[in-house]
Amino acid sequence: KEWWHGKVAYQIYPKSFCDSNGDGIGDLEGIRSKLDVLKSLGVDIIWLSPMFKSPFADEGYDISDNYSVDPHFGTLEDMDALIADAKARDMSIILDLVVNHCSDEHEWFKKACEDPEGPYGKFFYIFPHKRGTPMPTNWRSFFGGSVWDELPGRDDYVYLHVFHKKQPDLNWENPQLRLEIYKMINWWLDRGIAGFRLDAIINIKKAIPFESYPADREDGTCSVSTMLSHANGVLQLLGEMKQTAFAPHKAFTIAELVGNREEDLPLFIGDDGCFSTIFDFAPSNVNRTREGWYNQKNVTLDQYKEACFASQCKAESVGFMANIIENHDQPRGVTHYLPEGEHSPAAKKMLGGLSFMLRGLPFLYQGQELGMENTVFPSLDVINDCGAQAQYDAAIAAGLTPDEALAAISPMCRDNARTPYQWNSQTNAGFTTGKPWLPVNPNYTEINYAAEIEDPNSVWYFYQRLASLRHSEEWGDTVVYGKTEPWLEDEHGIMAYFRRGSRTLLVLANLEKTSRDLILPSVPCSVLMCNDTPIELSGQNIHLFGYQFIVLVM
Ligand code: TEU
Ligand code: CA
Repeated sequence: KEWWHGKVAYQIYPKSFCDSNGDGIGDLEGIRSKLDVLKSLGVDIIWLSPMFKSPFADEGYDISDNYSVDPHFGTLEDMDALIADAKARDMSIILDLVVNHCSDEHEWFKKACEDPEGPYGKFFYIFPHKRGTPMPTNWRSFFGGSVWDELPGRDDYVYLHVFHKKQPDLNWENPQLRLEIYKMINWWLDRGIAGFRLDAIINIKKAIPFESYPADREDGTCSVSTMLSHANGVLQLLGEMKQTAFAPHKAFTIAELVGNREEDLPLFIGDDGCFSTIFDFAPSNVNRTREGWYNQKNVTLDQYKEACFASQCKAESVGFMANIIENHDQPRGVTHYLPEGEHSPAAKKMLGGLSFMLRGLPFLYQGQELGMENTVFPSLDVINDCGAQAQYDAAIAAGLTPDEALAAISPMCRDNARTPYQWNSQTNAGFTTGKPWLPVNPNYTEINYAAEIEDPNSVWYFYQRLASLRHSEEWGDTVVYGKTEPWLEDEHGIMAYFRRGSRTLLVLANLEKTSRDLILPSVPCSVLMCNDTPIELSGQNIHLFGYQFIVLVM
């Protein structure tokens, strides 16, 4: 048992949470002013997406100085104050560790450009190259285009970037680089943070020597993820990182692993695994295609159920995964998983309840507790997500008209989750007194914190009850450690599972809008939670309204 197992975690996207000084950008003081709100929701662990110095080509995931806070967000003193204030409320702060790459404005990269053959050149993957000749490989970056670009200001070298061209990849084969990273991790841990969320961490290991792979698009390129899937030896690097940096501080680590091999799970999150936990992206990955966002099919709640159960089964004897319905890279969960037109508070609570009651660490993303939804994009120009243009181009290349292409990529666009937090129904949803850096979702007049805090039946209070169940003396142990056992697994339109611990709970949901009658496996003792419509128990029979969610004590 670990200190964090029974906790509730919450992701903050600093740019969009709360703006304290009217410049339209959320900041650390804004976050600090809302700690009591988060505490009252039941949050224990807060993950801050990057707040380090950055040119914001990829919204802070391009760090130009890991030892400082970006002036848009505040100062190191503000960070210290935030850490202290969180601690005083018995909350922990974890930061984003972005070490697969840095910004092209980081001093290491600037020095590498001046002297590609020098010590800092070896911090990156830099190769001599003659302009006009083919690039070293045919890999396509995650944000579109080649992973290779000329070193800024030169025509005789190219460098590798698996993400944006302003995010040069760091060379983890170089021990000097690794020492610099460990030093930085220790520096932050010494400042009092509880740990890190590890960004794109599996990408730090490349398949060496570099070679081209068979094209997966007509333009002759191949997704760089193919190269990453051929890499071996990431565990050695991660083991070293754990021993040198995390273990001595007993730091909590949660990894973003994309494309890991299933058989490696024990090595990642087993008893001696390299991380405390990893996100379960199985539900998020349903129906994802190599062609891109435009080709993404709707995800049904039956598919959601199937993905959750598969992960529960995998993790059960190995460790703890972290469950999410969304994050800053994903569409809003309620829009993504609930059928179109079915976004009632009751249905949103159902989805939240199903995810929250699974075995694992629940990670909320800011606004999820309000039931925030995807936004609308009137045109491509208003989209800020640096990956969107390439997705749009792929849609056009596949023959869609501009209007069709915009409509097709909109549901997956990362800006959906990045619109400002909806605090109230006043101008700019109360997020800022200035001009918000990203437009507010027009539905803020309906969906906002101020309205929900006045309404005991709101989505917000439902999440608060879920959190308190996890913290409760009576139920906590079962909710946290109970075994997950699917019930009626093959039944279309029903998601149900037992949590068997010192008590037995049955989590039960009707995934459709028409009501359902079921016969329970035994007579339940009582209803522990319910979304809205009160439920009458009558022996083993149960009548579920559309999108009803209940937790029964068996
Ligand atoms: O994302 C890593 C990642 O694997 C991405 O390919 C992710 O699947 C994609 O962004 C979804 O469109 C992390 C961060 O979460 C993301 O915000 C960053 O852009 C990325 O790393 C680069 O740092
Ligand atoms: Ca601000």
